[in-house]
Amino acid sequence: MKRKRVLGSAAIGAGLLAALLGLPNGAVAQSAPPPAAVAVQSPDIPAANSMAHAQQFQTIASSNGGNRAHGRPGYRASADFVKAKLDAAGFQTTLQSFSYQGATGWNLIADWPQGDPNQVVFLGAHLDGVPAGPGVNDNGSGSSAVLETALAVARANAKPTKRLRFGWWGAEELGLIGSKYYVQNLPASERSKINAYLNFDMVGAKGTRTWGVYTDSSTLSAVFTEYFRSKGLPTQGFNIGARSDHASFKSAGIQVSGIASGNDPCYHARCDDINNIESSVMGHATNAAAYAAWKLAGIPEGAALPGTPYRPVG
Ligand code: DPN
Ligand code: ZN
Repeated sequence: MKRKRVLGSAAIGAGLLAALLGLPNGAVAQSAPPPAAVAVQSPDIPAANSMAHAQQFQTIASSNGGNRAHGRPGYRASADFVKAKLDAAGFQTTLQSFSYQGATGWNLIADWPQGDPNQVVFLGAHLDGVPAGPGVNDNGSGSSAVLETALAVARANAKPTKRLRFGWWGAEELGLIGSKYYVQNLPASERSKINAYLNFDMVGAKGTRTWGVYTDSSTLSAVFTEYFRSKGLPTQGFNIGARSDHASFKSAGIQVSGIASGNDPCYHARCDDINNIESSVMGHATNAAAYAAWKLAGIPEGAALPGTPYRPVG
């Protein structure tokens, strides 16, 4: 069979970016390769789990003036919600404050207290939204997927080889302010311990058919591609440039990747509410995140507590 010539990743990325933002640009989906057998056993996380977190972000916005933006009460309520879940699950959490445009912002960092602290695998998402709406896809979706992955690690009582760290960033929408602050305030000796940073920004868009996988690191991107391939879902290389928090880590010389869902007609709009995301899409995003966490941190098979449902991926 003659294969289609693969476009340069920058060209594909520009097309996908246009599609994600609802611009009229035809990004051509690659067909899904056949499922590949993979050895990692990450948990099969029900889509309803991350949907429940996304619903909480919607409720928080609705009861705080309709948004979760930097400096607004809906932001702090979002951080408190995520922190309470993590604390109850046994994470070591830190709320890091910073000041921007006359308002206090917060990053939330959570370490799973297992594994080698000198080898960190980091998953993160921005927790703020724009003032225009509740920010459920951008980025309640990524915040929920990362939260649910962390909670799955706790439920499994996982004993990874490496340290798993999770981050929720403030003021991304104003220029990656929170994640830049975090990285710039890390001593060089701590930065060098971060093996990988994976970013989850806009991962719940309704009707997603093709998943965007950041092209920044071919090694890390391959892990996501492997997950989606195992599910028969097509992927496309996505050159997101410096438009989200992975860029703060990349600038410090850290290997980065991430994923993004498809077209979002409510991007930065009032209609980016709970009806703007889709359960099955959230399920795939969350399980892709968990697959990467399990694989990259080296969570051994059989790490589950008795009774925890496991199934092989692939
Ligand atoms: N979510 C966008 C923002 O925070 O403004 C950045 C972005 C664009 C992320 C396109 C993914 C895809
Ligand atoms: Zn975003």
